[in-house]
Amino acid sequence: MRFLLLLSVLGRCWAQYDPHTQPGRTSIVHLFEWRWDDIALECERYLGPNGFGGVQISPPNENAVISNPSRPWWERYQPISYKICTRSGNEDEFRDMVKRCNNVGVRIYVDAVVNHMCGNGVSAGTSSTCGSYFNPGSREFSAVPYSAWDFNDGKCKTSSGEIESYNDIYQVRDCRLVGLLDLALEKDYVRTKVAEYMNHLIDIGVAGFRIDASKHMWPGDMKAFLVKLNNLNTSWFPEGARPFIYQEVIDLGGEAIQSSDYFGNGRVTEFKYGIKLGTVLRKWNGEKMAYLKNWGEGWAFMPSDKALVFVDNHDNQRGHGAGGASILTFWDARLYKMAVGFMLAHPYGVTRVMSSFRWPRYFDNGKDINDWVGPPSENEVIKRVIINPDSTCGNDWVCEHRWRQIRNMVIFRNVVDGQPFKNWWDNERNQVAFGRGNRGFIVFNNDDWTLSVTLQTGLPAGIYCDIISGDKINNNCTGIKINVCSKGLASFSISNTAEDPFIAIHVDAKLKTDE
Ligand code: QV4
Ligand code: CA
Repeated sequence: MRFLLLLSVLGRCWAQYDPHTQPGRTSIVHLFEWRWDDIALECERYLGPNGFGGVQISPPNENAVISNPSRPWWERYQPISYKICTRSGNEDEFRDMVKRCNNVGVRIYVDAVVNHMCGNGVSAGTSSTCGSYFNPGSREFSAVPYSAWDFNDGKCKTSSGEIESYNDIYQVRDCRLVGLLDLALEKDYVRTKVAEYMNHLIDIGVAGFRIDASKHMWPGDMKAFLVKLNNLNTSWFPEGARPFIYQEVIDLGGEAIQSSDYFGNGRVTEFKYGIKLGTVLRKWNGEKMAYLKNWGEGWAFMPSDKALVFVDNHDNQRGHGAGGASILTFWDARLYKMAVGFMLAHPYGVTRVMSSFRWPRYFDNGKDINDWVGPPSENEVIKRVIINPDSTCGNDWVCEHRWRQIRNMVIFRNVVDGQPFKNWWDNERNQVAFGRGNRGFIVFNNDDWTLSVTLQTGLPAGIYCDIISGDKINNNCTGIKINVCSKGLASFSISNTAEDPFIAIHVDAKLKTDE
């Protein structure tokens, strides 16, 4: 009995690292700026049936309406209140989305912006997504309510009141990040307000939170509001389940603040991951895929059981935050699919797939001056996600998660979950392969010549459908077929000019040959 008690205590203390996805589901998709009604539909028509574990949604709380530039995507990172009321929808629509997604086995993770409120330069008034009054000058947010007592002005020691040096951990936590009014999270009143907001969402049925700008909050202050959080809603989660927590902390090394400062609260975003993977696939700085043999902790990344990983995110796909030019995005489609494929095949971390909107990039002196452009909209109303007959999205929604190569690799990750990384092979340059136990195998050709090699796959003998070039439909394969012989050996040939120069096979894509 005591052993069971110990297990339940252990379960409680590390459960905030567990995304609580349903069995057989492993990945999160960030449906950036989607409306709640469209997310509910996508859960039912696509994410549920295709094994997605959950959706990261854009901040659901009331934000400032920024008119110059016109309705930038980043206005949603300028809170005005904790009312569930944004261009993505109201509370009823939010509740409906959470229920319908949970009912088809897809979780909801909320982007929680709780380090700050809106910018100190925003004009006072009711120009907010729910009409709540606010006055940045007097630090008044009447719909929470917050007043001047609840901000860090007195605590920040810089003359500008803004963060001036990232090497001073006090500035980074207690001063304004790009002018955003910094909440006094050492105050129990503020911690309680934040916890009330998060508990409202937990009681509706969300599974956890991406905590925005975590680097700008003291880990102890975060812990103080995290311990106030309720267990997850038992309509969809087991008794005692703790909310999944992943903290946005950009730590590329060399700063005073480190990701490990936050491990006690939950998982942390590993930004080195996407930067390094982009550099390797672009073959910059002498990097090559053969070096990926010890990918993960071997590359000085944080421990896998603390990491939330991604190829790109909503910031660095448009030059914000960290990553720079090496970040691969949907704009670099061929290499991007290889990067996402590699991430989803490799055992490291909890994986998040980006799903973007297209915007009119316009480079001036190497910088995209349209990096602010908000979601597809008509008269400031976010456009619906149109699904085309070929299952792609219209209305300038990119829907990377619906690209066959990415959708099928989300499924690949589910099929090989828990299986060890093994049977690595490389040609010492940019042709590599590896397996996941006896359930999956993947081969990449990123050299400028054809890959032609026979490899040990670790898989049972049979004919497999390559789920990159096609799909297994009924017992047919619309793409390349791979014959694995009785000893697990298979021959692979991949042209360097192929549309997608990589092949992935797994036991759920094995064709029945006795029919
Ligand atoms: C400007 C000046 C300030 C001035 C202020 C006056 O730069 O010096 O004091 O006006 O009000 C927008 C504008 C920015 C403007 C600010 C208003 O771009 O120019 O400041 O609003 O104060 C997103 C965008 C930001 C945007 C912000 C708020 O990226 O450009 O700022 O939303 O709308 C660091 C952090 C990391 C952060 C990353 C971007 O450690 O946590 O920078 N990433 C997260 C989110 C990101 C979001 C924020 C944090 C803030 O992923 O999307 O920033 O919530 O690395
Ligand atoms: Ca802060």
